Amino acid sequence: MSISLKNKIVCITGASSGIGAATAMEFARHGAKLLLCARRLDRLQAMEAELRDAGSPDIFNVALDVRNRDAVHTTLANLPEAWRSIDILVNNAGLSRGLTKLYDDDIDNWEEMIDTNVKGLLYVTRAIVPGMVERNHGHIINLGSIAGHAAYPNGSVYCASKAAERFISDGLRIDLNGTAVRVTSIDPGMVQTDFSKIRFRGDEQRAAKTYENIDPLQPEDIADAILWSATRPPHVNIQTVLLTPTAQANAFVITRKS
Ligand code: 8X3
Repeated sequence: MSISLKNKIVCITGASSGIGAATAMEFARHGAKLLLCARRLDRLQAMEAELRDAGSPDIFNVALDVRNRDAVHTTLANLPEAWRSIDILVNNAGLSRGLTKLYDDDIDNWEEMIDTNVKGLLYVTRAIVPGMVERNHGHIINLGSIAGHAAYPNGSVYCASKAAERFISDGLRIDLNGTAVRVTSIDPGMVQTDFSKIRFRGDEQRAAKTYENIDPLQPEDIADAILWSATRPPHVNIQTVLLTPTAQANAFVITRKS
């Protein structure tokens, strides 16, 4: 028996685009209330009508940069009463910057990736999980990557940040053992989002090459895996979902249509 998401409070970080936005839509369709966090409040506001039409009974948009430790603490500690009992946290905010040999890389790229993918995820988790433990109810769904399973050339810090996510998920699951709170890591391969555009700082041509002659995963495919993990019966904890396009065997073996 799958779990109903009707009126459940689902908090999604990085909700204004890509996997985060697709996940918000998927949960909306299943009647969940959405606590959406992103740096770009205007983008969240622009999504709101569509999410309500899709079936979300209530939406609360929050401007939040997960890298800002004080803002994460203050914002999440001061949520309106009706939004405090978060049922599902989707730690989606994350990014890659650059694809360069480690010894040539710009250190600012590392700061941004580690601050967002690792520290940001930790800050949000630290703010929300104590309430879940207190209520003995909840699910944390972290966005990992195939990159967290094996390093690939020129991506060592991004891969390391996703390996950190994987071990944080494992460690948190251990720490939560004995409670009813579940932890899942969703680890995609190539997904067609703004991921590569952001990695290459707006170089659209280079970004497009990543997905050339391949049917990449779409954000909706990841949202589907998230939804599936979230709706398993309470005695089932989906620990990891590793998903790639069919044409991608791993980070190195990819068949492109000629
Ligand atoms: C995104 C997938 O393979 O570009 O995390 O690292 S990959």
